[in-house]
Amino acid sequence: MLDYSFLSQAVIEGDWNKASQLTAAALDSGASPQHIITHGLQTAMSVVGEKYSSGEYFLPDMLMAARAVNNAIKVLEPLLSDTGMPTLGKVVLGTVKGDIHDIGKNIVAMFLKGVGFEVFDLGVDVSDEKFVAAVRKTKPGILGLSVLLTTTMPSIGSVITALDAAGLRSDVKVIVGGAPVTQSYANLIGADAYAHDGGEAARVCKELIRNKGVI
Ligand code: B1M
Repeated sequence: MLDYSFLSQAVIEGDWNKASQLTAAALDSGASPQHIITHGLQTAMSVVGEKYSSGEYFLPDMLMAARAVNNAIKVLEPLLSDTGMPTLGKVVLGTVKGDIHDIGKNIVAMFLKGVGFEVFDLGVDVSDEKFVAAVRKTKPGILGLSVLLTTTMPSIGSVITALDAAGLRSDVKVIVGGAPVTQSYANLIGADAYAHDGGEAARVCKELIRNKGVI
C-alpha cells in the first residue's frame, strides 16, 4: 500500500496546498480516489477529531484541516463524478438540521454521482420542511441524510416523521449515515438503509433502486 503518512500529516496540519499536491501525487502513483479518501483523508480527520477531544486542537485547527481535505477532494472530484453513464435516478441529499459538517456528505455525493445518480445536494443544516419540499418537488427515488453530531441524530427521525405526515414516506427510500450513526440506529428510527462510507452508500443506493424495480 502507498504511504499516505505525508498526505495525512498535511491534512492534520491544515496545509491545504500540500494536501492537494500530495493527493495529485498519490493519483499519479496509481492510487485510486477511494483508497486516498479512506487511507489518506479520513484517517487524518480521525486524528484531528482525537486532538480536538483531547484539547490539543481547537475549532480553528478543525477548520484548517477541513479546508485541507476539501482541497484534496477537489483534485479527486473529476475522477469520481464524471461518468458517461445513463442516470440511475435522483437522490436528494443533505446534512440534517443543526449540523454543519459536510465533508462526509460531499464525499457520499461524489460516489453517488460516480455510479450514475443525479444528486440534488441541499447543503447543511437542512430543516425537515426543506427536505420534505425537495422530495415533493424533485421526486427522488432516494433521500440521503447525513449527521455528524450525537445531538443532531434525532433530526433524522424527525425528517422521517415529517415525510410521513406529508404523505410522502412510501414514495422515497431513506438512507442515513455519518460517524455516530449505526445500522441499529437506522433500524430504530425507521430508515430503509444505512451506509458507513461513500463507497457503501453508492452500492446500497443501487440496491435500493433495484429493489424498487427501477433498474
Ligand atoms: Co466537528 N465534531 N464540531 N467540526 N468535527 C466532530 C464530529 C467531533 C466527533 C469532534 C470530536 O469531538 N472528537 C464532535 C462531535 C461529538 C459528538 O457529537 N459526540 C464535533 C463537535 C463537538 C463540533 C462542534 C460542536 C464544536 C464546537 O462548536 N464546540 C461544532 C458543531 C457545529 C455544528 O455542526 N453545529 C463542530 C464544528 C466543526 C467544524 C465546522 C470546525 C468542522 C466541519 C467542517 C466541515 O464539515 N465543512 C468540524 C470537523 C472537521 C470535525 C471532525 C474533526 C472531522 C469530520 C469529518 O469531516 N470527517 C470530526 C471528528 C471525526 O469525525 N472524527 C468532528 C471526515 C469525513 C470524511 O468523515 O464525516 O464521518 P465523515 O463521513 C464519512 C462517513 O461518516 C459516511 O461517509 C463519509 C465518507 O466516507 N457518511 C455517510 C457521512 N454521511 C453519510 C451519509 C450517508 C452514508 C454515509 O447516507 C446518506
